[in-house]
Amino acid sequence: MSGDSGKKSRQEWCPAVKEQFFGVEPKSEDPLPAHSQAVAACRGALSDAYRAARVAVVAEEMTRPFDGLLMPSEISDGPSSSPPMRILLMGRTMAGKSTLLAALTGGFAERIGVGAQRTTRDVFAAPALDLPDVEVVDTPGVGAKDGAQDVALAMAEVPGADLVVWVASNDSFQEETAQALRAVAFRGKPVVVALNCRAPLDEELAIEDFLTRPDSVFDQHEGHLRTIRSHLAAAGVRPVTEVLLHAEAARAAQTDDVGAQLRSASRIEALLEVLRRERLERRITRRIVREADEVRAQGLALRAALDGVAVGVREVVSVAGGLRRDQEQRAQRLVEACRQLLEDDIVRLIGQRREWHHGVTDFGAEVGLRWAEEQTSLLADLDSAVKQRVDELLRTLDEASTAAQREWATAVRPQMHVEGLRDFRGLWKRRVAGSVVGTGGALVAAVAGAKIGALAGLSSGPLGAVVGVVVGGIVGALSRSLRMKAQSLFKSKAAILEENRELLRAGIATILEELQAQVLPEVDGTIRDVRRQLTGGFEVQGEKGAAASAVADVVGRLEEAVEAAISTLDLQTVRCLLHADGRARLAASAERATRLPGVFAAVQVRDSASTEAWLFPPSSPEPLTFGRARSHYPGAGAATYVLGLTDQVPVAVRTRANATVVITEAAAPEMVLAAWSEALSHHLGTMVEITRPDAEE
Ligand SMILES: Nc1nc2c(ncn2[C@@H]2O[C@H](COP(=O)(O)OP(=O)(O)OP(=O)(O)O)[C@@H](O)[C@H]2O)c(=O)[nH]1
Ligand SMILES: [Mg+2]
Repeated sequence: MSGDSGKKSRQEWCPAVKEQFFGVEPKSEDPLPAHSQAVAACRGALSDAYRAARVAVVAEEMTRPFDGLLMPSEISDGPSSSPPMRILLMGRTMAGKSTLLAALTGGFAERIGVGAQRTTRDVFAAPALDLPDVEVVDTPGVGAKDGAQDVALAMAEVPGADLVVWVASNDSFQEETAQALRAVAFRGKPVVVALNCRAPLDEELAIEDFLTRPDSVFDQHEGHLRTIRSHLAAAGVRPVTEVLLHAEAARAAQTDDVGAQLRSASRIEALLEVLRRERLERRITRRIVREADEVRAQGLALRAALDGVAVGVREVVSVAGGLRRDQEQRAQRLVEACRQLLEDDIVRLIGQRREWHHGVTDFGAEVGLRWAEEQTSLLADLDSAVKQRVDELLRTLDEASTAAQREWATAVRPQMHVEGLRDFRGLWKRRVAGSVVGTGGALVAAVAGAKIGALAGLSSGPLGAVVGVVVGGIVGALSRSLRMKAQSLFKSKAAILEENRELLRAGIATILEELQAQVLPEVDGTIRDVRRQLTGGFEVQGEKGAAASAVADVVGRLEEAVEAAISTLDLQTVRCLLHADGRARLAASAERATRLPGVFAAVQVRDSASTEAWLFPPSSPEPLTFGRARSHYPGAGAATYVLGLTDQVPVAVRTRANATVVITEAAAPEMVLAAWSEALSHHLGTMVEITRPDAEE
């Protein structure tokens, strides 16, 4: 392990001192088998959670639309083939990054600028020519005016890189890139400084000149290197190595007839040598981190999806509850109005027949027949009144339901916070570019879609159930008894009727009275039926809501299981990294770890190990920072972690109602502090804010 790249002061303790303080280091195990096992276990736990979540979600009508949200987070079966080592070329615009990419990969010369600034605006990776399993990544230049977007793009690549080659040219001010360089340094990546000594090479004479006295090109460099070194030192970092080279010569060597000479004069070999050594030295730790990261990223995506489902379902359930209450009230009003209208109809239609006898002039045998006709028409009128009113009720119920639905659909928030916690890449991009990018954004859209889908699924809801409840029965059932009464009226009193209109009036009135007395309760019964059906429908919907809530609970628990699986993997990863560094004792005392991949890992160790970790920090591709178990004051432990991250004792720790504030004088850029704060908050289970004294009011 190269101790060079880490924090300098503490690691310069003589190893023998460590033994005197803490005893002989126990023998370390080969970390790879244990790590493969941990990765497989994590993968298994994630797959189980994924499957269980999908089973739960599809089982309920209301949560089914959310299945589409889970589907993309299926956990892959096994590790993909180990990805190549990633070497990031970073530095100021025009420094020669794209030229160096062309030199190292043997192609892509078209990416090289021709005089203008900010040529490269994207990230581009290609396999290295002379280094197996290594890819070289070209990035946009940093330090240019209005280049915030470029910086964001380049910085977002840092966590995924194994090594950063900081390309600086000997004809620019290093101050212009100071901020970006410090940001890189604080990310804990090994940094190789490549000073591109730009001498003209555009004419044959110039080439000849360079080949005759190549070393003269590399004369004026110390000032540049000193400045770069001081920026790195501000972050407690020393470059792995500094190399001087002539990128253009190295690139031209590939095509020129004096290639071999140009190549050797370009000093590119020195850089290749460093990269080869780094590749070998970090092979095992790189594999540990990469394998862990692959499954970890899947776990985080799954966790975010589960979170999206749980939050989304809960919201839909609550909106559906509100919608249901609203629909219920609207329905009740409409049904009541319908009942009143229907009663009025009946009273009116029957009332109209009370004067029927006035129209009778012929009291002969025909009168019975005519009354029978009138009676049939009355029944038909009643029937059609009931049908019409109930049809209208159904229609207005449906309209009201749709209107309520429309109104409540807007209550479903289209946006929500589902970004993956501890996803530094996302955090970084958002903070710098101020935009939501990547899977986070897609997830937000998908959640919103699923929520609307779930709500739309309710449309057939309780009102639909009423259809077919009524009609046809009411008057039909009565008509027989009515007919019998009328027949008896005319049979028994036919003779009298002939002479007495008054008797006819009274007889009809009685019949109509009785009819009304029977029809009205019948209508009431129908309305009661409608109400019962509606209530039933609403109850079913309530049950659906409850079932969906239960699904949300299940999904919430699965989310916790995923979280736990990631946490277990993090701890195992850190233990394996410690074993790889020959630090078995520290590995054994690690109790809990939280990784922010590519940035750092916070490791909780037993008290006895804390001092050792602090005095003799282990070397790892990802800086490890240590602290003791959570104490009674959860934020109190934060200071130790910050000390490990910055190599400086924090100037103050303040406890606020909602956060523990750790103030450090370390020159870490704002974004790095924000990322540290977020990950430490998670690790300690309490809000931690790391700030600089000037930011503190
Ligand atoms: N003379 C000389 N010119 C060089 C050297 N390296 C790069 N150049 C020239 O400098 C210009 C910029 O080089 P690039 O490789 O495109 O620079 P870059 O760092 O990728 O720049 P951006 O893409 O804008 O960030 C090109 O015209 C190169 O030919 C060098 O070592 N010597
Ligand atoms: Mg470029």
